[in-house]
Amino acid sequence: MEKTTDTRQQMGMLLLEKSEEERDKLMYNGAVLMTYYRCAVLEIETKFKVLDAQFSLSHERNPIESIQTRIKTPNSICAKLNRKNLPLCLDSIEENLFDIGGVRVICSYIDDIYMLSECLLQQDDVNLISMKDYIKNPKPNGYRSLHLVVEIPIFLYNEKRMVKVEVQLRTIAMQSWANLEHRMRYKKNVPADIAASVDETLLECAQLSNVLDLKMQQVRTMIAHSTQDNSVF
Ligand code: 0O2
Repeated sequence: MEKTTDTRQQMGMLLLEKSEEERDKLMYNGAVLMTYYRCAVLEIETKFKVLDAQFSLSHERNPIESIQTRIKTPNSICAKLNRKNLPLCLDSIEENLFDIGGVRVICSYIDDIYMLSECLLQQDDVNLISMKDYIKNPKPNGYRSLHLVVEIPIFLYNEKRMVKVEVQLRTIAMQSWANLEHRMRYKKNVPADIAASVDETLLECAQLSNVLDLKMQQVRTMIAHSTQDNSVF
């Protein structure tokens, strides 16, 4: 809470230090930059929707349960720049923050996560910048997801721009754990006397959710093998 207030105050101070003309320019350029991220997020979302539609035709099932998109808020952008001791300016955002635009893809099974990420990365206009596999190597708190930072072109009326987007792929079970953990614990303080117990219980829940994912995958594979039917949900 305090951090947010600090960041807001700092943003206010920064704006006050500028002339009216400089402020207008900064606001305009900021809005333009956020529009680039919004366009890139739309592009990636569409790519996944196309893959889902094509897969549904060829395999009669949808590997994607749902897709969520978001653009980081100005406050959250400034807080992250502050946390990393980076300059608070638009160039710094473009150069240093790769998760301004985010796409989260919720999949049915773990296998679908890898299949979809491979399909995305095979596309010739998608450059992989980095990949973090928190499914094979979960975070110490139990967090699991596959994270990609990709760069794609967006085509504007007068130019082509390369824009980075963070893609998170996870199963329904991973999503359910991460949602609740985000609400209760992620980047939050809990009373010191219960912190260890809270973390231990959350880790147990993450391990249970992993078991659920593995068993569901197992059931699906079993049915698919026995019926030679790829469309098994
Ligand atoms: P929010 O509120 O979701 O936007 P950095 O991005 O620099 O802080 P790093 O290592 O580059 O750190 O990021 P990483 O590990 O790829 O994780 C980035 C995002 O993954 C986070 O974004 C979360 O959305 C999610 N995430 C990572 N770890 C956890 C976790 O332990 N629990 C939950 N619930 N989500 C996690 P933000 O911007 O930190 O947060």
